[in-house]
Amino acid sequence: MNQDVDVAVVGAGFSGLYLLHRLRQAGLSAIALETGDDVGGTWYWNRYPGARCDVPTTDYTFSFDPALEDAWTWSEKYATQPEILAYLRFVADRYDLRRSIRFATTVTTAAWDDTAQRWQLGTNNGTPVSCRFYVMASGCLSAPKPPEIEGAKDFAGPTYLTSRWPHEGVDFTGKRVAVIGTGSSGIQAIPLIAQQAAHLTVFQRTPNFSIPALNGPAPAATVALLERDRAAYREKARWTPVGMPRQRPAEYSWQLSEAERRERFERGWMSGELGGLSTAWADAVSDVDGNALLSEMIRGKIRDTVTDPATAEALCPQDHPFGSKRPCLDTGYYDTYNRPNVKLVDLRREPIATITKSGIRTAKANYDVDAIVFATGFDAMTGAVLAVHPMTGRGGMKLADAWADGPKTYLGLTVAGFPNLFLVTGPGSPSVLANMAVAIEQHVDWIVDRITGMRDAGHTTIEATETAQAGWSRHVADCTGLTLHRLANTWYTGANMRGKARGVMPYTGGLGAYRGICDEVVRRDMLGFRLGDASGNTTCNDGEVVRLQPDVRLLLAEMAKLNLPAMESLGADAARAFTIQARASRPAGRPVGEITDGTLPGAGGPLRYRLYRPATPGPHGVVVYFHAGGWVLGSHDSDDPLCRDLCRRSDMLVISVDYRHAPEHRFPAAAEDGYAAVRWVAQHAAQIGGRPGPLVVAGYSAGGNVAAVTCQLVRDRGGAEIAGQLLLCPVTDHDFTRPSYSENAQGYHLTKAMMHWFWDLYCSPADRSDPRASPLRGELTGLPPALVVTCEFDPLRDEGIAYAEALAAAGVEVSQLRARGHIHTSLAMVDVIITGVAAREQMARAIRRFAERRIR
Ligand code: NA7
Repeated sequence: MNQDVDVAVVGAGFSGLYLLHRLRQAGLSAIALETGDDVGGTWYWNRYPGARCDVPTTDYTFSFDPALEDAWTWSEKYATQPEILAYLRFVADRYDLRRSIRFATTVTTAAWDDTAQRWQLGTNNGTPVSCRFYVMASGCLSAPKPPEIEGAKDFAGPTYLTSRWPHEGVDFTGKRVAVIGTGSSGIQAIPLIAQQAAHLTVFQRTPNFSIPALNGPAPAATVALLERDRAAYREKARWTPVGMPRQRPAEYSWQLSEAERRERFERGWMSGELGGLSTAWADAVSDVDGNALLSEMIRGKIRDTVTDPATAEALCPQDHPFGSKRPCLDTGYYDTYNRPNVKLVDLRREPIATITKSGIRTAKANYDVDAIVFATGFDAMTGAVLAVHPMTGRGGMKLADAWADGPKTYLGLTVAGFPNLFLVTGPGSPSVLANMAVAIEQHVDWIVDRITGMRDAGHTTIEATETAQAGWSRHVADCTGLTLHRLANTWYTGANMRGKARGVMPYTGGLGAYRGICDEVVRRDMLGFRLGDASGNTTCNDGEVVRLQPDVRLLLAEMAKLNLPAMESLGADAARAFTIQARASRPAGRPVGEITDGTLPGAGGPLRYRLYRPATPGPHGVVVYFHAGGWVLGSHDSDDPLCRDLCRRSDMLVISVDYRHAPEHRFPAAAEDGYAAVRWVAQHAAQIGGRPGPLVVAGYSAGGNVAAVTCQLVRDRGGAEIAGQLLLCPVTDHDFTRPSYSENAQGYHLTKAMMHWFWDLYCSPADRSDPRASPLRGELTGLPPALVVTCEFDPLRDEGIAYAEALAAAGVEVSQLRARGHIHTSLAMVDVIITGVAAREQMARAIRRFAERRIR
């Protein structure tokens, strides 16, 4: 006999409870299977002393029912585990959910039956369950990680796992206690165990960053906002990156003085919130340099607090940027090491050799203890989904095999090959990087809406396609590039588990963006899903929901909101004024050694230039750079952030030279100015502080056209030696029929209409096949080596690729960088489009290599 339901749910924590409520409201039959003997999930199991959430409970709370919010008031800023558990019990009772939960029940097998179009579940308690839909609401941090320490079973005294703490509590009075592990659980428990135990030895493998929680009443500012308009506050939270409305700074670390940074740091430190420091400045957790300043200030706090310098130093994290590993919130953690009954053992200096009958032996000493606490963490994100039971999808495929190289999901919610399976807060969703309560409500709403939508449309199966899933994996990885998570060995990446596949598992693109994407999938006709009915008919709108880089996508969305006029409708002067204004709103580039402005003689009069000199001792190799702007817009200083970036990364002197603009000066003014400028710089390299000898010529967009043309003119006319050319999204031809012109005609900043306008202002049709306008049509042999950079969503993409291929065919040494998911302007938007960093680094390496090869 089976228990037949529409939906079976694993877990009765935040996710399982809300799921049951929503499913029941939708008229679906449901059961939750829960290993514990009560509701609560994480908050049922993690009962160690000091266990609290690290998100303020004003935010870490259900928001689906205003009446529930009226009925419950949290007693302090960070609620304790008992209070959160009491809340979840209250929720279960209020909505009469317990009757749909089978407690003390673990799912032992789960298999998709393709004929019945149902999941068949075996359990260790009660009848098997047959369900149309199977939802894993089993949490991200539910499967404890084995201690992985030799001799753990030999210890004669009691051992405790923080995540399986005895319900009756533990009395350590008069005992010598060891705690192994200094993640959030260890850091929360250590101060309290130290107060009770006779002696505490903390075994630390990796020091973590921890911030004082400054617990107390709920933050007055948040309470005021909630009281003013709770619905608006909750709605705002849903669209923020972390599920909490918080101010995000505009200023970058290098735009602030040391005193200003100190002031912001102190404010963040005293905020008592994890976000307080990560928002100290705009690059605090996205850039290694911006982060290093912050990390060092935190280490300063540790050194100020801990009196023994050796202990303080051992507590200072040095191996990962702040925020790349989950930082902790503590109450008196660092102070605890000033107590006479507490000792820190640094396992990096003396690794644990074995656990013995009487304690812990390290490479240097024996530590006899009466009890051991393992605060050693979890098999995170995938552990509960994989370890709870073997799960087989279509054709008997095991989920463990499908995920052997790391978890693969579509939206973190579904898995190709596993029809009608949903994950709540699965790998590939924001989950642990957001306020879980808000993330969970979004997941549950999306899942239940899909199930009811399918019921109404007569669909019985839903399954992600391989294309959609592969696209999502790429997008998740692209998002990771925006953060520093890849630089730390953490449970986010699977690095805390022996043998586990590595890769950042949570979605780092932000909860608000994620929510928008999930909605978009539905709006675009269930993009990336195959839907089937009871007769076996299927429909599928296959595709990838996000192909743009995540920051490019956000930028375009922001720009779309501004409803800007089409550039070509403005006229040249107004368009120039407009671009100057737009540039002013972007972050100024980072400091270089020196910036000087000057003029040099062009083909038709003086040309302005701006010279960027590295901070290192010269003389430096020289790059002549030509700016973007369709031969109409821009100037010697208009690509300032990019020039600074090239200068800093390549350690070369970059001289950005203007050229005459159309329509005042039409073809071939720009080309002839380019040639004149390069000749002048070649002759005056030493005078401007550069290294005499071959130059590198670089240009972007129309400037890329000027650069390419200049290289051809120098080859033909002489006057300079060129070591290499960097062509970034160059205009190389006047042909508008290549596919990239139709595929990317509009919507990606540079439009086809703009390019028509630029060409019309610059060059009459009769002249356009002249190689000085369309270098692709020129003789290409004998040109300097080139790096040609193109962007996927750029009308100019295909003519850039055509130029690179034509150069190669002509025997020129050429390499290509095809920037996936980028638009025409992406790579020049330094500190805005962070995902462009790898490409900018590659460009800098290339120009440096060009220059160095010619010296040897
Ligand atoms: P964490 O953050 O994974 O911390 C586990 C800690 O245990 C961490 O310091 C580990 O050091 C340490 N550990 C694990 N195995 C060993 C062995 N074999 N020997 C010595 N030390 C070991 O888990 P938590 O439970 O504290 O926190 C999990 C999340 O819950 C937290 O991030 C919050 O989001 C809430 P390592 O760093 O691996 O060197």
